[in-house]
Amino acid sequence: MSSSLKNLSDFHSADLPDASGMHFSIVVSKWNAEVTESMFEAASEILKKSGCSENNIFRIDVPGSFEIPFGAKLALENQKTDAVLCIGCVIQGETRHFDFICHPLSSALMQLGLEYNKPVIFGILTTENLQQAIDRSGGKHGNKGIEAAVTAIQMVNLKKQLERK
Ligand code: DLZ
Repeated sequence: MSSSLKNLSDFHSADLPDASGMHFSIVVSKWNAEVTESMFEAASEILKKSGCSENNIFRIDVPGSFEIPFGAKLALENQKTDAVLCIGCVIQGETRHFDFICHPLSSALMQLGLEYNKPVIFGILTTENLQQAIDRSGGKHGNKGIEAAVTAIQMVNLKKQLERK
């Protein structure tokens, strides 16, 4: 998604469905907080620009990315939630944390979305170093938070459209 050919950070707000009446939960990992805060700010700004009321955006903070699936599950249990945006940043670093966490994290979030029949969005950076994360959270490669918000609105709209038929 974030390649130079297809970068959702470059979206045009006019192309987005109206998000008024939609309810979003945003799960934010506090690990690498300078990166995840910037992604959270960008995501919530897009949701609001698209018509979503600030009261319909519910934030859940978790300590690290390992805790994101549990935070997402709590959010999904709320009937009002139309979609959950998961914001995190896992940096390869010197330990093997990265190897252990990335694949199970994406699998768990995909499973939760299917289990609860609601979009769960993977707004989690998995980078080799901090600079790559900075470049993708408001730097030269856009902001993954924007991409998460755009995707969430599109998926909620898709579900609503199909449910109306
Ligand atoms: C422990 C840890 C490490 C080493 N690295 C990261 C990281 O890069 N990104 C992240 O979101 N979380 C990291 N954590 C914290 C774990 O995800 C988790 O919060 C703790 O192991 C407690 O369960």
